[in-house]
Amino acid sequence: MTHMALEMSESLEERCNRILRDMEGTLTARDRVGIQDFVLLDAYTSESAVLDNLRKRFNENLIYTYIGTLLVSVNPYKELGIYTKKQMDIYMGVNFFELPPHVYALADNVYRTMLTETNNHFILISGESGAGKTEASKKILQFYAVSCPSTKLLDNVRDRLLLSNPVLEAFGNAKTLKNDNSSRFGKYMDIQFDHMGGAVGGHILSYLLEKSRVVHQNHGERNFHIFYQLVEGGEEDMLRWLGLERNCQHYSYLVQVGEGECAKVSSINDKSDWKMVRKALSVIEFSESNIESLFAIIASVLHLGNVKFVADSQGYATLNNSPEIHWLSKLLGIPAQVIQVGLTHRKIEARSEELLSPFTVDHAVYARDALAKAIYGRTFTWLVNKLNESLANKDSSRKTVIGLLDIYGFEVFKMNSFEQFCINYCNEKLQQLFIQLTLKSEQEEYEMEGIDWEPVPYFNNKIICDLVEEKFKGIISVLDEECLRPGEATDMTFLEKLEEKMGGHPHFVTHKLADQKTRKTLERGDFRLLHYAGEVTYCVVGFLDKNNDLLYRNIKEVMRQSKNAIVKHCFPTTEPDSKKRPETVATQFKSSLVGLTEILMSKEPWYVRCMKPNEGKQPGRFDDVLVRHQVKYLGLMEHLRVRRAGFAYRRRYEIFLQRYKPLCPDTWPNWKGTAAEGVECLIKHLGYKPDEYKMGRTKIFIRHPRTLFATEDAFEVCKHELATRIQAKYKGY
Ligand code: AD9
Ligand code: MG
Repeated sequence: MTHMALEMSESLEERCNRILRDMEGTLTARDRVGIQDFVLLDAYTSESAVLDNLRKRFNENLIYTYIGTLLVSVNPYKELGIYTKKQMDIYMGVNFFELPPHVYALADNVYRTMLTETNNHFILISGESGAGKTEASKKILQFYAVSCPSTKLLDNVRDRLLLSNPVLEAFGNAKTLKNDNSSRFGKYMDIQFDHMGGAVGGHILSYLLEKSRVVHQNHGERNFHIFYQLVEGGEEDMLRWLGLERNCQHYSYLVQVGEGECAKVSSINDKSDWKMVRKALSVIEFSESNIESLFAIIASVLHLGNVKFVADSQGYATLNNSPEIHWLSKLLGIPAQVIQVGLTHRKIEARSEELLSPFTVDHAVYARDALAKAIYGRTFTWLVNKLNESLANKDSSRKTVIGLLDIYGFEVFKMNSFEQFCINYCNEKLQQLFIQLTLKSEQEEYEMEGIDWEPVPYFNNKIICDLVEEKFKGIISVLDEECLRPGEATDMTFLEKLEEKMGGHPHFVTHKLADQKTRKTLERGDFRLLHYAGEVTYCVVGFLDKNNDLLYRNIKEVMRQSKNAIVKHCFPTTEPDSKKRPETVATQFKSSLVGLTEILMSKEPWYVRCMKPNEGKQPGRFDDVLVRHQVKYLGLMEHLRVRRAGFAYRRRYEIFLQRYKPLCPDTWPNWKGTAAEGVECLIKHLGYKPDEYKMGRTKIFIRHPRTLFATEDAFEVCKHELATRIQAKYKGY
């Protein structure tokens, strides 16, 4: 329901009853539950005051707090019962500060702004791994699915939008040490709305899936959920057909001795998740043959992981009657002999002749893993495309969109590799975008409304983005250069080149470059980046390999023979041959992030900043040091200062008038003139001093929160009076 509709349909009595209900929780609770908008905090420059407020609220299970229109969320690690249909209804069509902060309030505001201004928006959800980004994005999507006007036709779209989530999570999320359901790919999803506000379609962009997880997981982590779901939950017939045993321990990609070893996770129910995924796939209209091909691939990856090579008398890799080859042949529809040769040889060119050169065992294992990663990675891309087909809106009329960005969060493990490097670089880019957009939009707003503005100093992480991505000079460039010298370059020569080029950079250090004290904390094969969110030490081992992501040409040719429809699609005959170097992984990722930035820059931004209360995934524990660190690096203090620097609050005239008009006899119950004139009249009545506010073109700007506080307090008193009057009126009934 839009605000207008609310206004028209609500009688005075209803309004007062609603106000009475509202008041119960809000009247004197400020001390106990803290302040719901940091902008209103008196000691707004003090980090400790911000922290105190967050803690107070967290202890009362109030996980949301605003900074103006930015939503801060602290992961409660428990169900709070605040995401019911009833809650959604309450938040529909209500102004920000009329109700306690909620992700629904943000979702609703974005939606209504989109409808009234007919423009595009996006919600950037950020925070470190496990902070609650994916959960927040799901809540927002659910809110739209439930609250947008619907028709039979749209119900269909709505179900697909909702069900795309469990499918993508099954294939793209995994248990890590930080999060039992960690996103291992980046996701940007556009939800398209027609002019009536109905959700009519969607589109998903995915970013760099962590493919290496298919073949290797760190101790205490898992492979992608789908593997365990299939083995644990797959129907008997299906498993038989796929040649799988119902035992995760049997598959070396799922439980590597001494490594992953973590098939069961208490917070995850693979069996019921499997059912959900199966249901979702049918609703999204995957055909039975698509579903068969898809799981034939998942099973093939498991079989591939169990393929063992034996060295022959010359040390070359051989396969002895391996049952896995039989299953691979059946499931992929490729003759066993062809697979066998493909896994143990590679094609080389000698004088315009092509020869097969046998692999050593190590080399064969490497090629096998590369194949498993390629098959899985390409299938994931296929899956996203397929979801997009199903979400596509066929109608070409003008639509507006709300984009949801939910990307893997900043992460630091004991051992960090190429994957963390990419993930953390991505988070730097998003932080950069946040900085540009918050300052930019602030500046533009003051300019547009004709109001002076004073800039606030802040840490600009552009220096770190440049360090990573600058052409010819950045880390990615150096890495690519080394990848161009096969046979000569190694991970260590890469590190040496970095030392040569980056030496002296304030955000880069290695064992060799470090002072004595820091040197003790670094190994010779490490480099450390001082990210905006903290230090991360990366081990260079594997960087070249992972960046090259090579798949031998002949194994691609083998895959092209497949009768499995998805594999056929993923290894097209038209694919450019490896004679021409494909772009490296880091460079592709860099370009995709440039593309993402462009998409976002053309839309209106909204932010959800997620925080982790403790490292133990525990409810009820608020670790001051950890939260303070996040407050710092998320730039919350700067954002708060920016919001407060000029004018703490701004409101569109219509909205301001609508809320406070009961405070002035001239504006209550109805004001006949323009909203701006109404506000002028209202604030004169309230006694605002000239230096306390400015009238912009479309909005009133209020300098100090205390002015707004006083107005709010007057409003509370007025609500009381109104309520008492109404109670008195109805007493006799
Ligand atoms: V990562 O960067 O993908 O590794 P996220 O996405 O930030 O990370 P996620 O949303 O997956 O974290 O949240 C982690 C876990 O915290 C969830 O699985 C829930 O168990 C828990 N969580 C997060 N948000 C909420 C919430 N609003 N209410 C209850 C929550 N539990
Ligand atoms: Mg996530």
